[in-house]
Amino acid sequence: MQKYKVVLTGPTWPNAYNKILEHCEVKLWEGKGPIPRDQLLDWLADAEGLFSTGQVKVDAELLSAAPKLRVIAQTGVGYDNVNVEACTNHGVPFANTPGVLVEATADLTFGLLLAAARRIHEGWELVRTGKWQEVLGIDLYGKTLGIVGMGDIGTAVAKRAQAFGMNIIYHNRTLRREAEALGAKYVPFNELLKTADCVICLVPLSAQSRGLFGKEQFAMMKPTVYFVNASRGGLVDTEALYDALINKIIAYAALDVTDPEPIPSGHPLLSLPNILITPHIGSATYETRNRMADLAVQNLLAGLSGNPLATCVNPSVFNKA
Ligand code: 8YV
Repeated sequence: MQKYKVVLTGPTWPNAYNKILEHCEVKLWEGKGPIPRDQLLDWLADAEGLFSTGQVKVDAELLSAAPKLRVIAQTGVGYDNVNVEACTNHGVPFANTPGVLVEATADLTFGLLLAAARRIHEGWELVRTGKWQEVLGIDLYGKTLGIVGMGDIGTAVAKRAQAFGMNIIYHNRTLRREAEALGAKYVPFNELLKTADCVICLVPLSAQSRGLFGKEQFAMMKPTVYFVNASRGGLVDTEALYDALINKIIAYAALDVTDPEPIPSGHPLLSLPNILITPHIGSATYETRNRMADLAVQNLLAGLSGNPLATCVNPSVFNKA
């Protein structure tokens, strides 16, 4: 049987990779860092499938360079790197990996808040460097958590917050029944900023949401607020966040994502005492990353054989044929 020609932008997990190899002839980028754009476009010239393992930019140029492409399967739920309309116009279905990473990402998001609130990372650093001493944080119990972006991950974070005895308010494009059932109360964005003791950002990045948290928004927050971003760095105006933290306009920030990302060593944010940053590890557990890869392979193989993808972002593409 003829195998499908597929490009992989990076290595994936053995299970997923073996499944791809069963059905596909593979061009795999194993170099250091992300695949260079020229190399990718060159490989895509005769590719039928693209398996994207990271934040590869998918736009009209890439799609034009790939005339035989029948599917793009990405490991990751956020797709701010993808021009979905261009995919649809080129008749190419695009799939991400929602669902399978919800619990892991919610754990990390709430974990960031807890670590910052209780200074777990600072305590360890003191002990590690021979300076055994107490470090005081804040209670989460009884505090008001404001979740901006109440999707599946936001709802899973709300469950954790409820178990920690927090009051939950949220802002979202639409009301979320699952969140309301947990006692979370919908409030306008500005009210959330003014009343929350902790603010968590889980909004997908888009042209509309870029820079959602800037100078004005930090100024509205309580000076005691703990701010967490686990979505995309672009949601936050980095300079405004730096000013807010250094001038004590807000108390603390915990970020899993930054802008720029990776954050370069020597960046001003890294010199602040009131910040905790992790290297974009929301979905980074063995189990979850395997589930993401398996779902992406399922989407890839479905697309190659002309079948509907399990988690297609632009299913209308199938109506066009
Ligand atoms: C990474 C994420 O993008 O799913 C997302 O949107 O931010 C992360 O899971 C993913 O690890 C990239 O492959």
